[in-house]
Amino acid sequence: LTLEERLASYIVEGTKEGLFKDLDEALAKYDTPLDIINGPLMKGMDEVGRLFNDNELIVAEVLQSAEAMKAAVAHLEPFMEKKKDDRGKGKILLATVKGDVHDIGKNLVEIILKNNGFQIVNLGIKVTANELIEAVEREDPDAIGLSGLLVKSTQQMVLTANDLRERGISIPILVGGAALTRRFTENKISKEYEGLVLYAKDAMNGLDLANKLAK
Ligand code: B1M
Repeated sequence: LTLEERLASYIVEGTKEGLFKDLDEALAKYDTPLDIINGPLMKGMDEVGRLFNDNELIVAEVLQSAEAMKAAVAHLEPFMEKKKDDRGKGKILLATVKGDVHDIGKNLVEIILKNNGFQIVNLGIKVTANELIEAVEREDPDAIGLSGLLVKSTQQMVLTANDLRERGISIPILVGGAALTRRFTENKISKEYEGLVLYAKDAMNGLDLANKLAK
């Protein structure tokens, strides 16, 4: 197998046996750690999603894949570019919405935003609108980042935006996740909110948008 095929297969198989050695090889070959994540590792994750969809994998196996992905990201994190003298661009709350446990994408967004001068308060998974409102009132953030991978999570974002608005909150919201589209964000979520709602297609796009907000 090529290096790329091996990297994808660790994720598909959900194994860490040999993973770190191959990640080190990839670090020497790729321009940035994020290229390794977005390339071969995500290719593996997409295959997991496909197999899962076709009932060829069970949840327990997908969890193993998620563990391997998290271990890979943790191994790569120290090699990611950090803008040291760039602190204090603002505080962002991050949450996976109510009913959703998927957090690999959200945690990747956290790493990237943190490395680029944002202060992140990660509220975790299955965060209800009430918990989010409490956190906004406690933390006084500059923006909120919502993640969700399930189709029902996109609807949850609409409800959450509505609850935030009813509470008088209007700071910018950044939304992302596989089931979401720009169109849905503009036509459904934005309509329920006073402030800006921005759709990020991936973590780097999330950073671009956060940087624009910080200006
Ligand atoms: Co689940 N799952 N899962 N799952 N899972 C999906 C999402 C699914 C598409 C798989 C499939 O059927 N093909 C499907 C959703 C169907 C749907 O609604 N359309 C699905 C399902 C059905 C389920 C369960 C219902 C299965 C079950 O129990 N029967 C269940 C739901 C549990 C729940 O949430 N209540 C479930 C459970 C799980 C595991 C726990 C086993 C595990 C998650 C472990 C974890 O996260 N800790 C899991 C996994 C791993 C997946 C797949 C295979 C991979 C997701 C992932 O981590 N991708 C996924 C299929 C797929 O996506 N191909 C699938 C890698 C990650 C880096 O990408 O999170 O998309 P992603 O993040 C991207 C962008 O979306 C974006 O940036 C990242 C890239 O740079 N982004 C943001 C995300 N959030 C952002 C926020 C931002 C900005 C950008 O700003 C705030």
